[in-house]
Amino acid sequence: MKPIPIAMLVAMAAISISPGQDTPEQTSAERARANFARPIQLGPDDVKVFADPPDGFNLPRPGIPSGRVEVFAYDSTVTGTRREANVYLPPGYSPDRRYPVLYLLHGIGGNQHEWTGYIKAPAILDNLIADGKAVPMIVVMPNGRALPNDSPPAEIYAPGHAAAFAKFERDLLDCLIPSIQRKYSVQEDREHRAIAGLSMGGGQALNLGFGNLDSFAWIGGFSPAPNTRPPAELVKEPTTVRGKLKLLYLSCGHKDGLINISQGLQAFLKKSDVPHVWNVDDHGHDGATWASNLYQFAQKLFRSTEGG
Ligand code: FER
Repeated sequence: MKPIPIAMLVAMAAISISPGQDTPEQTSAERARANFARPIQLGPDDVKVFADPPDGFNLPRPGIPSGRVEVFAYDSTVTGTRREANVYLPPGYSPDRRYPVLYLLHGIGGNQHEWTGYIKAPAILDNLIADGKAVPMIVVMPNGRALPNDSPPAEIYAPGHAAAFAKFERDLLDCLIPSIQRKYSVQEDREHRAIAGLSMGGGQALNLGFGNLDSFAWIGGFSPAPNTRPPAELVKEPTTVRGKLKLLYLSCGHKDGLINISQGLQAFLKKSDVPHVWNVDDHGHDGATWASNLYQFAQKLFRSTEGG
């Protein structure tokens, strides 16, 4: 047998490493640029599985009841500060009933206003609820950067900054969720708690969701970033995961250089027989894909359908 040339061995090793995951220590602007610049190769599973949302899906519609967004402040033992989240309360919110809760996380340059701002999550939710396409739910949009000063820094790809997104895990589980449950009328079991996010927040949602299946039964990752743990670390026991997840929703635009992260996870889920939704749309790393996938994901949440 002929020896395999060194160049080919190097190429094979590079391919076998799971695609592009970064630890906070490894993160840098240079690595982020390289991750976004990765060649995009689409396979047979990488297709759009939903029609585009109807015109106006993300615009306030006159004449329908609208929810409201409140600022919610809580004490964090992780940052040692009082932190703020935006909370969407559905139309007609009443303490006489209990609501399921979606925790919805932003990207590396964003904050608690990203989903309420240019992505227009409140209008998307109001429209779905008015049409009976989504169940009334509370949506908590925190600041996923667990630092005393949680404004986006000048260098968003600095290692310390990526580390703050990892530290948010304890802030969410130990501080924010209990505080939300004290203030609002919510269903407190795992089957009525979901976690989802975009990009850096997509990675957080996958890491937090899979890492805490006793707390979350519904998980959504939209264009997840290289902070997503490698698939075999996320899905340690496919059988347990299969039994616990109500929905795993994964999406990415086919113009997004980070798509290899989702593709690696999707291939692993398929191989491990873990039911999931995988939606590859025509967008890039942008608000259009996040609005459209929130529109799809929210319709599936807290309904009795199993898996994907
Ligand atoms: C990276 C590229 C992009 C990275 C994070 C991102 C942790 C996040 C992008 C976003 O949130 O939009 O290499 O490393």
